[in-house]
Amino acid sequence: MAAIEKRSREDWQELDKEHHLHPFTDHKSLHKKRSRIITRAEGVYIYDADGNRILDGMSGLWCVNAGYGRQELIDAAAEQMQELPYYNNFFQCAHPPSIELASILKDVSQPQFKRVFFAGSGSESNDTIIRMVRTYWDLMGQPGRHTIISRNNAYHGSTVAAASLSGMKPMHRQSGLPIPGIVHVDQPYWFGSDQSLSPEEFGLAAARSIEAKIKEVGADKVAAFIGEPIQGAGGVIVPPDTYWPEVQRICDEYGVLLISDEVITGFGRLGEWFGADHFGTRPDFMPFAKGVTSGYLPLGGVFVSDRVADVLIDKGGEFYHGYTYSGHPAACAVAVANIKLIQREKLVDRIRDDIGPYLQDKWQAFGEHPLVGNTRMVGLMGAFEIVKSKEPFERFDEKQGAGPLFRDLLTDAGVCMRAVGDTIICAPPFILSHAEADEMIDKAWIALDLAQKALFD
Ligand code: PXG
Repeated sequence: MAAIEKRSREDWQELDKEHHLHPFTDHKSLHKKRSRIITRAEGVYIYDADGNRILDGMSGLWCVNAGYGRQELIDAAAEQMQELPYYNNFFQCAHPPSIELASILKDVSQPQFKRVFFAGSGSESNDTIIRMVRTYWDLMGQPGRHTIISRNNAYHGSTVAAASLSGMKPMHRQSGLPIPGIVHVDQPYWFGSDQSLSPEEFGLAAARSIEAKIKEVGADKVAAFIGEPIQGAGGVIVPPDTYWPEVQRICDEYGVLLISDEVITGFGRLGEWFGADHFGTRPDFMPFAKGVTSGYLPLGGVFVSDRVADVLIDKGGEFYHGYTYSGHPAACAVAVANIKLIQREKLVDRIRDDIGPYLQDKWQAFGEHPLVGNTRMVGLMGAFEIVKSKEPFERFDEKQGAGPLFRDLLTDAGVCMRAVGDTIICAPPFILSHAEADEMIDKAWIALDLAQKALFD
């Protein structure tokens, strides 16, 4: 018997309104219009309770990279649940799925990574890193090195510690964050700057703000720097090419640990296995989640470099940290199946050589639309910004809601993208065909024209 009842859309909406508190949601405004109820999905399409088919240009929430309905991922979960649905990795135990996954992850990551610590989400992974980073410096005889540098508008998760690493002011305001020992510098957002510098100069300057912060805090107090290779939730902020090499130089010079948050960029999104591979950095930690299982089951984790892991193992004694679901067997089995699927279907190469360039070309052409001020896309991770006027440059007043208006028109046309203010972001599944890419682009052009009419007529 199916666990979930069959109900009408209206019944689902009513129950949802009465009993369900949603993440990142203004409930008062949601209750006025009710939730869209998504009931099933196949390939790159999701279906709502009214039977509307919507092309999922966000891969769920940046995670369903292999697409929906992949039988081998479903089978991996079901078979593992029959064999061993749960056991922990505490108390000197382990099980085949967590061990197999840990060893496979080594094969797809940079050579400094031989070991992995599992968590249940990206937020938990970043909490883990804060504990490991500080423990590492204590063990190295530098207990003063506890400060972590992050960036404004970064997103590293929603737990108290991960929200503190995040650089989102409204999140911080709501609960007295950040916790002590976390400081922020500016993001490398050239289009959002006064553009007095070239992108290359701006990238260097943004990286050097980290160096300035290290000097301000004191090099003997800075433990680590954390950054998303491309900021995702903040609006797909693609740094100038000069940025990451300079960040690496600074981290090397001051001995600061480098954390590359790969929760969105990991497992192929940029046409390389990890964002660090794309930008040429050599991080000490890489948190991951989302795409490791293509979102089929929750799983997160942290790649820990030998520099850190060797010290934790040799000198650390017990590390007092772990989660009930660290290395959940079913989630790990799905992750193993998912990584094998990505390898067998050569999806990372496909993004780099085929669908990536195909979509990027068409995406760039949005820049010709009068409403679009800037376009950017790396691999299958892109954004464009809706502006009121290009010459002279002017943005819409936030109250006009130009971004959400476009997003709603696009959803009505049958394509899902996300609006971060007036920045429209897109991260479709890796299996997106050329025809599906065309459908997404054609519908976005139509929605842009409709948005322009609505905003100016
Ligand atoms: N790091 C990064 C870079 C993320 O994007 C997390 C950590 C936290 O992962 P968990 O699994 O704890 O959610 C994320 C999550 C959005 C959106 O609106 C993005 C995320 C989560 C929810 C919404 O784009 N990213």
